[in-house]
Amino acid sequence: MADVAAALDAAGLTNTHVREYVEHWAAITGASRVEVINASDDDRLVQESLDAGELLPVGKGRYYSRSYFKDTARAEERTIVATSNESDKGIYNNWRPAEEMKPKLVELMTGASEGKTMYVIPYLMAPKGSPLEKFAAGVELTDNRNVVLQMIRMARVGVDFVNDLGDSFVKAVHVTGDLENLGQGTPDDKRYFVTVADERTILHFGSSYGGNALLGKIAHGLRQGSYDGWKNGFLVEQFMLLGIVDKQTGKKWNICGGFPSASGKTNLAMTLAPDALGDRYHVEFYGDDIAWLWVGDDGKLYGMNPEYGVFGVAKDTNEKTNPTAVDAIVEGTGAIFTNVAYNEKTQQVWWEGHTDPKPTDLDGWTDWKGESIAERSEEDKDAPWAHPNSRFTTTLEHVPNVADDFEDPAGVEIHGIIFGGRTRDREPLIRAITDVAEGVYDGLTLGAEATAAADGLEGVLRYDPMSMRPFMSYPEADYAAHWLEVIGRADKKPIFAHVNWFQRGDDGRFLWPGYRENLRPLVWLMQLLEGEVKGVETPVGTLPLREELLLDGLDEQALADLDTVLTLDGERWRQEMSFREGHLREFAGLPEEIWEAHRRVAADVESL
Ligand code: GTP
Ligand code: SPV
Ligand code: MN
Repeated sequence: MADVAAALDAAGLTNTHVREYVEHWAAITGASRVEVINASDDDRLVQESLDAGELLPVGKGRYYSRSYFKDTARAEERTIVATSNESDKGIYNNWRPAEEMKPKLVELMTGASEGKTMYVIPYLMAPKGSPLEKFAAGVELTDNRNVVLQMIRMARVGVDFVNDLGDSFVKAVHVTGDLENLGQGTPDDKRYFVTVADERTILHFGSSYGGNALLGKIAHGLRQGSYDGWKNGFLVEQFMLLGIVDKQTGKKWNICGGFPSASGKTNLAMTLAPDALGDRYHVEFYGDDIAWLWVGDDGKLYGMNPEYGVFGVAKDTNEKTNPTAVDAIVEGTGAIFTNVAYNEKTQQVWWEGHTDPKPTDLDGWTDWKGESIAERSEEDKDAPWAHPNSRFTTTLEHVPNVADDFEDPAGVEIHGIIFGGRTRDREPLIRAITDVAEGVYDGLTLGAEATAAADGLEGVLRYDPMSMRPFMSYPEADYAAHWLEVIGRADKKPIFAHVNWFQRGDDGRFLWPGYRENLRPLVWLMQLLEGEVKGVETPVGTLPLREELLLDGLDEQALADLDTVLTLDGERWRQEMSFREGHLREFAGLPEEIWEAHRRVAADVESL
């Protein structure tokens, strides 16, 4: 048994509530050692991981890791929000009674860390001094060193973040389990990822990957956070957050917005202003996956990114699509690549859509499963080298366009809120919405093709309200009412918009070039907010006139396809309205304002 008290003493962890919590779980999990983590431990832990072969070097100051091949994405059907109140049950939160789930997790975790070290990771999901600080602190316990290294990159980590907070911290327990014997995806699946939201306790068993294991990020930063926000008057969303600076006037607008997992948040927030826009605009990065929003005492709507790093999708990240991301993961950044392809001889990494073409000399290359590519069988020959949900992890300070004030605890004023999914047709490039209820309604009816970020769902069309479907912690009707209440309190309302970068032509190609070009419709949105352009009113919002968009430097194909992505297909919209009706009916008790918005849009769409 570990000498917990001695380890906590040595680390100067004095908060008695934290100490009791660590002692409690060390006894249950049976960990053999306890080690308290500060961010400054990173170099030593990296070296230990390299020595143990858990990490492999990617040249200097970058690393490669593989997760177990059945453990490469979030497992939505095994993810549960538990409370003691059945009225917390929603459609998407997989609600279960707390008293049913807690004993199950205790049983699964009992003795499951024997022989291992339990790392104690005190963290803060906010810049220190944030008005939401007391909801942002947590202590993750994990028996996995790679999780520690990822957490150091993704959250602010150190004993000082929790020593003075009393019992105001999230208890986040992560036990990896015996990954080879958990029956992932079978009827005998042993994994459980549970947030006991009304006890601010997270119990995750059976994975060491991403949102299943880095508990500060998804489980606290989104699920627990949104539950806390519901009870305490703020919003917690799977949103990116960026600033657009007009270099001529110095004016700046901040836009946040939801795109379902693996649908473009990281790419959008990192996209530097293309020279094609006359070098007029600069895009500043605040966050790529999570935003917490609140109304300040001055009546303004504020937002902040609770994270400290980026856990970005590797696929298609290259010099052309996202040069900023490429710069954020160069040598010396401490970046960790997970589940991409690796060359053990040259220490290079590669993924589908990498800047470098697919290597033709296969010597030394292994795929994301660790299997030699040169020795692949005939039938596996064309399989992807990297897992489609393979990722890179790097810290915000390495993102070249990170805003100067990204650590300002005051957050930034929010001027616009956008929603966008992967939709092959119907959704135009952008449509702006000024009415708050209609904006919230639009977020609730966000539809998208699911991606590889969730196991086994890629390509399935589904509604994903505000991109929060996998992270929803309380009933959708209450969620809608909470949105109306919070935004209703802001004196100056944000403008809303729905965007779509993913319309496809008959031949399957994307009709809009996307990536860096996505700045063009966003600049138009801010011009609309400023009254500089008018657009054209339609039943589903204001669309840009072709001549209002900045088109300099856009390629020929995009110019040719532009009218199509700015056109509304009346028939598809009318069909969509009937689907929406069914979707919204699932949410018992939805605010009347949302139904009114729906009926208004549905009636108008009749004339489209
Ligand atoms: P999560 O971290 O899972 O929440 O994902 P995300 O929303 O941050 O997605 P990300 O920006 O990492 O993009 C996921 C995938 O979509 C990547 O393979 C991108 O290359 C691709 N993608 C992003 N933006 C665009 C775009 O504008 N057009 C097209 N065609 N693809 C895009
Ligand atoms: C997502 O899936 O939306 C992510 C990645 O941001 S994970 O942290 O694995 O949830
Ligand atoms: Mn995400």
